[in-house]
Amino acid sequence: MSEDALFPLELVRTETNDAGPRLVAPGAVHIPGWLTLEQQRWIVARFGEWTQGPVPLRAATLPGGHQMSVRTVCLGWHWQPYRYTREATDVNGRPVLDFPDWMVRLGRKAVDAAYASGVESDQTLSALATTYTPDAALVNYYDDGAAMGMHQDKDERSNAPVVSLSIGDTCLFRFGNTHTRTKPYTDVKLHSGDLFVFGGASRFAYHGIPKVFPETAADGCGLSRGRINITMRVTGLS
Ligand SMILES: O=C(O)CCC(=O)C(=O)O
Repeated sequence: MSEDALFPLELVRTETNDAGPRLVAPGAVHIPGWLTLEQQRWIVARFGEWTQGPVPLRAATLPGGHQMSVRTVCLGWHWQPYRYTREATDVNGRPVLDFPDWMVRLGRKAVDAAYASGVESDQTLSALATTYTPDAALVNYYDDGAAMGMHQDKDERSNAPVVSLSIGDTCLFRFGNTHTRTKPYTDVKLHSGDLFVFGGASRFAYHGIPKVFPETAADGCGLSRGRINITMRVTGLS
C-alpha cells in the first residue's frame, strides 16, 4: 500500500483500541494501539532502509564517556549529545536522510488524536494539529538489554510537542516531572503500535525506558525481536 493511503493528509481520527486515550500528566497523552499492524509493518520496512545509511545505526557516547545501549538513526537532523547537526559528525560525517513528508502527516494526526480526544482540555494544544511540523526524528532501536536513563528532550529550540511511536517489544516507559529525575513519575507500559505525545506543561518532563520485555512484540508488527521507537520533534533550527 502507498504511503499516501497509509498516512493520508486529512486529520481523520484513527480508530484506537478499547483502552482509548489516557491523560498521563497535563499535556501527556497515551493512546494504546494507535498504529495498525499494517502501518507498523510498513514503518519497520522503512526502518530497514534508514539503517542502510548514509548514516548507520549507532550507539551515542555521552560526554562522560558512557556509551548508550540504545542505537539510533536520525531523520531530518542528526542528534548527538547534546545538539543537532545536519551531518553526523560523530559517526561518519555524512548528511542525514531527509525528514519524510508522510511522517509530518503522521505527526499531525498524532497530535490531533492526542489533543482532540477530549482527555486534554488545553485548547492551544488541540489547535496545533494543523500546523505541527516536526523536522527531526530520532529512531531508536532497543535490543533485549537496552534501556534509556531519565532525561529531558531539551536540545530543541521549540516547545512543540514530542510525538513518540512504539513498535515491537513492550517496554516500561517512565514519565516523570519537569524538575527532577526522580519521583513523582508514572510508569506506563508501551506496546507495539502505541502513541505517546507530550507537550504543553509536560514538554520538558524527565522520561526514560528502564526496561524492555523481550519477545513480547505483537504478532504481525513486522519486527521479530527488539523495539523501535520514533520520536518526532520540532527543532526550531534552520
Ligand atoms: O524509547 C522511548 O520510548 C523514549 C525515547 C526517548 O526518550 C528519546 O529518544 O529521547
